[in-house]
Amino acid sequence: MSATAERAAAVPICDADPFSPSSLEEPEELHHVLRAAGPVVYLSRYDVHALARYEEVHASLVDWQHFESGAGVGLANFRHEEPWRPPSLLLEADPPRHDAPRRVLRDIVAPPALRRLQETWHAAAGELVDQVLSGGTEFDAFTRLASAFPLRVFPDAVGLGPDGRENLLPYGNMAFNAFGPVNDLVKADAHRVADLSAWVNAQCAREALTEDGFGARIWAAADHGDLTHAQAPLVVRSLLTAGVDTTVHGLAACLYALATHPDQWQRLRERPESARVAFDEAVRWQSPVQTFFRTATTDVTIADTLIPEGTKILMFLGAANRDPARWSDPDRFDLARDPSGHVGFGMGIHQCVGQHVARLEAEALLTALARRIERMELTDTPRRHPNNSLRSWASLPMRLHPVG
Ligand code: OVM
Repeated sequence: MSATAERAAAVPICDADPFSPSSLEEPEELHHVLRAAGPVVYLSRYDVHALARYEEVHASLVDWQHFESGAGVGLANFRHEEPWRPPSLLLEADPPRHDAPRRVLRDIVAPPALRRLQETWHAAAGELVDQVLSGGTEFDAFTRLASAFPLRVFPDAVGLGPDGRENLLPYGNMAFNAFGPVNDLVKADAHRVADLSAWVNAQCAREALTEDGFGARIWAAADHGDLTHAQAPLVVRSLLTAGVDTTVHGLAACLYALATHPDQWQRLRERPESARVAFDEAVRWQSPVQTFFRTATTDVTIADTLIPEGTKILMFLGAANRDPARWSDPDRFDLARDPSGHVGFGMGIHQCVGQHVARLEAEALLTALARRIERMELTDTPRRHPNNSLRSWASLPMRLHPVG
């Protein structure tokens, strides 16, 4: 047997379906199996190689030269399959084409540019919490807080008009499903693709946007020559695709974590300045974005396994974020740890460009709650919402105990 065949024969094979309803509902068991199986596992069901250990996930995320995004970051290989929409100029592009749109958007959502929103968003969070509490202390915290807060502040910051905002979450849900296989989750939304896409695309036009939001700034960057006017609406589309569901389910992860770890809630109340760390620890612990794919640009070897040129690699961000080789006591939600280095926002040139927006939303909501709420608890089993790549929620039934 040649050395290559020997290596190929040695790759552990797994026939589990990471996109099955049960794996999506409860991914930890499969993550454990995949990490234990080896640094690279072949997923026979989808004919792809998969990485579930932190070291390999991290290494492939930062190596954009060997692991490209331009062929799509879902299972579909854009070299052979028509994408469901024109590819994202950021997510589904490689250098050098990726870089100008990235720089433009990065500057628009960078911390200095967000400073003007800080006060407004903190005030909005306080108002939302007061408003919700005035109606009672038992409610679905997924709808009333985790969804309501981003929907209250983010579309305004982008500069969207008032109509049709109810399309934002369904559109993101659809986009995140589309990274997976064409299973029942994707088929269930097939009849909405055209209408939801038409609405989102219409919102990306200059005329649809207010004059002082992120969207207008993207168009101004085109005027300035930093991108073309043809690129501007697609960059706005990235904000609308990646900026809503992700933060909603990220905030839900925070609320779930804190409601189920009362000692950590106390710690946060004593140190509200740790709200951002709490958010990152929740992102590590739950990994709202569970998976992304890359495509091998050449035959490339990972830990002695040959990944053939042009084939897909599935990276389990959620599994990497709980790899015991990287994290001590990884299944524990622990505000005393340093969660930086988690791959919940990815890593490398594609690392979440909007992460500072997400952290500001989390900081605003968590500090508003910390000031007002002594204790919170689940009143019933939370329900997950199945999605091919988002670890998402349908409900978080909670009781809040206001201070005094
Ligand atoms: C995009 C985008 C970026 C990140 C995630 C994402 C649907 C989309 O640029 O459209 O998920």
